[in-house]
This record gives sequence, C-alpha cells and structure tokens, in this order.
Amino acid sequence: MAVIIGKNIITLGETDSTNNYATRLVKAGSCPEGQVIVADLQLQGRGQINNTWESENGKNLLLSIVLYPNFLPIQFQFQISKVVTLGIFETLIKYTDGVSVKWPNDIYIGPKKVAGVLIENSIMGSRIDTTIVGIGLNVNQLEFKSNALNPISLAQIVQYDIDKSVILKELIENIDRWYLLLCDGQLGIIDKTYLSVLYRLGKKANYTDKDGDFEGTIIDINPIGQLVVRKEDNVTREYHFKEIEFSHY
Ligand code: BT5
Repeated sequence: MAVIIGKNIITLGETDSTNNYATRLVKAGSCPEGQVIVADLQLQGRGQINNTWESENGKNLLLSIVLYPNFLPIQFQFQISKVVTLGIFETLIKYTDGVSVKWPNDIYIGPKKVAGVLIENSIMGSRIDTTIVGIGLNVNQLEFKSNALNPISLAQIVQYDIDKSVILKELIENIDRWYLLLCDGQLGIIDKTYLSVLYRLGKKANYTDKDGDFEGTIIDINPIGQLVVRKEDNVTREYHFKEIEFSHY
C-alpha cells in the first residue's frame, strides 16, 4: 500500500494536460501531497520546453503527481527525477527485459523511448515548494503518428493488451517507495541504483555538445544531477540538461 502517493486519484476523460490540471489544483489551495491526476486524453500534452507528447485516446498512462518536497534544497532537485524514473523502471522490468533510464528523464526499452517525465518545480527561497511530476507511459498504443523519434509501447514488446489499472497501481506503489527513501535521506541507495540502471553507462557512444560530435563514455551523474562524460581525449566534462545530445546510432 502506498503511503504518500495515490491516496487521492482524480480520473479525467480529457484535459489539456494533467500537469496543467495539477497546477490549477495547487493554486486553488486544496491539493494534498501525493494527489494523482490521470487522464485518458490530453489536448495539449507537453514535454520539455516546446515539445509535445503524443498519446492515443485511452491507450496509455498519462498522469501527474503533486509533491511538496520542502525538505529538499534546490541543488538536489534531480533526486526527484531519480526516484520517479526508478519507480517507472521497477514497474516495467516486471513486464520486460531491456529497460533502462536515459538521463535525465526518459525510460527506454532497448534503444526506444517508452516513457517520458516532465518535472515542474516551484521554488520558495532555497527550497522546493511544490513539484508536479508528469508521466507519460506508452502502454497499449500500437502505432505512433507524430514525428517522435523512437517511441515504443509496452504492448508492442509483450504482444498483449495490458490492464492499465494494474500497471497504474504498481507504478504508484513503486514511486511511493522510492520517494519515501528520499524523504528518509537515503541518497546512497538511490544514487547507486540509478547509476546501475543508466542507459549507456560505461559504453562508448556518439554524442554532440557545443564543440561538435564526439565519441564518449558516460561515467557518472554528479551530485547536482549533471551527466559526467569522458571524451576521446580522456578529458571529463559535466553537462546540464540540453548541453549534450545523444546520437541515435
Ligand atoms: C518528455 O519530454 O519526455 C516528457 C513527457 C511527459 C508527458 C507527460 S503526460 C502527463 C503529463 N502531462 C503533460 O502535459 N506532460 C506530462 P521530452 O524529453 O521533451 O520529450 C518529448 C519528445 O519525445 C517529443 O518531442 C517527441 O520527439 C517524443 N515523443 C512524443 N510523444 C512520445 C511518445 N508517446 N513516446 C515516445 N516519445 C514521444
């Protein structure tokens, strides 16, 4: 049984974006921690910055979770992403092999994206006031029509239709467990497990940064959540989100 997340679940037929809906609830001042909002359809599903999120009506999980991690200094905000992606990871490995977490916010099966996470924080002083965690998980969609680069759904892998209410329950329980570890300050186990499931850790691959294309190896995530990559010349660089691009070959 989940302790914080999912005690209250709002289920919507359609909305603009579950993150927008959650933001409105928080602004209205009546939103408990752990509130979950789930929708069958989003009319304006969002990714980072100006990206959109594709999801066929009723086929996938589209949800937001409201958290108040006031104990967390802003420089550790990436811990939220870690516990959420670890919860998604654990849910998916019950269904298939080949799952990994692609820094910073994606879940992959093999080289393809099965889920994306959009975390929106509001800050109070030097601490996080409210976090809205948006999760899009491709469950039963069999065909993707947008120009998404490399989408895949769980059903495309396992070859059967998955009961969304079952996977939602598993997802909530898993994220709840990892979030409780964070509340309890158990960063060691969170960091270690995150690294152990990281896409391309320790493997040579192609990337692009402001200096151009290069071959490099991901070797770590630093304490503020930057990706640490060893380049060909053995120089180590640390990247913020958007400062490095993964090549898909
Ligand atoms: C993300 O952004 O991956 C975060 C997506 C979060 C979606 C959830 S759904 C519930 C909640 N409410 C919202 O409005 N959003 C959240 P980003 O890293 O920017 O990736 C977006 C990119 O992934 C797009 O530009 C496409 O290339 C690709 N994409 C779009 N839909 C996809 C899908 N269903 N599966 C895989 N890739 C997709």
